[in-house]
Amino acid sequence: MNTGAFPLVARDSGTTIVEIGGVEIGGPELVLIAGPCSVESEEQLRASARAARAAGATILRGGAFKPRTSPYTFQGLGEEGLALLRRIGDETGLPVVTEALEPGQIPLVAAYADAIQIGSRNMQAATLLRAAGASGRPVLLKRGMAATLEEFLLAAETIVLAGNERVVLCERGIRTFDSYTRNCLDVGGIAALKRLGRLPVIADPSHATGRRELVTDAALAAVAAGADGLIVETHPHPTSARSDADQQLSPAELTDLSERVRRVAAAVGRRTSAIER
Ligand SMILES: [Mn+2]
Repeated sequence: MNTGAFPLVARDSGTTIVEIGGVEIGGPELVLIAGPCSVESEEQLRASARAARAAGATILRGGAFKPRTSPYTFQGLGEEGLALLRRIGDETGLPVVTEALEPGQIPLVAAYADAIQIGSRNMQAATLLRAAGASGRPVLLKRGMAATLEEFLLAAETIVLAGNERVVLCERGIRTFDSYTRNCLDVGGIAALKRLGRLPVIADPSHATGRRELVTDAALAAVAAGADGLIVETHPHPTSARSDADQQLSPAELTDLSERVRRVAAAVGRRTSAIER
């Protein structure tokens, strides 16, 4: 690969540590981001956030604008969801990351959230990338489900070129011929992104596997491969979740994930003091 195609994010140009609401991603410490797939209600979000915090997560995730595969499924609470994220994030002391679907939503999302997520379906939406770049907020960029590593890095380059160096890459599984897992976690891709690029890389084992019973094992593989963090879906009652019910972890399962991740992280020389909390 010609890394000269993305000079601003290539490894040659150094190492970037991205700070989200006081939490550093890409430094010596492994970061756990957790929360529900979608914000459904104040009670559901509060229970998710408390479970995340208890398991050692230091950033809260949750969808307010949902890019669903079907237009007939739950589309999210919109601005009401953003306001809940801000309130519960402040209440639990967790900075918040949530997705913006279109350029016009960026100012609204930036007003409520500590970081803006660009989802897999929008990884190559250039106007959205540039708007996120101009937002002044850190950006969590998810890999497109059929994007090559080079296309992924070029999308990140687009954000940095728009004036925002604070980009975190997220490997969330790619589409392959197998349909047993929702996607295929590209573990080799995580290691490659760390070598090719200067940006922090995290993994999303929830969307990569789509199956609750596989999420923790996939998380362990990602950490062993050099991921700087994990973003994991958790819900107080996963089976009744309004989106991604098959892959969200219960609070107890999230705690188990965190404990097992801590041991693998130690084995590969990563600090997890936040996760040990
Ligand atoms: Mn989800």
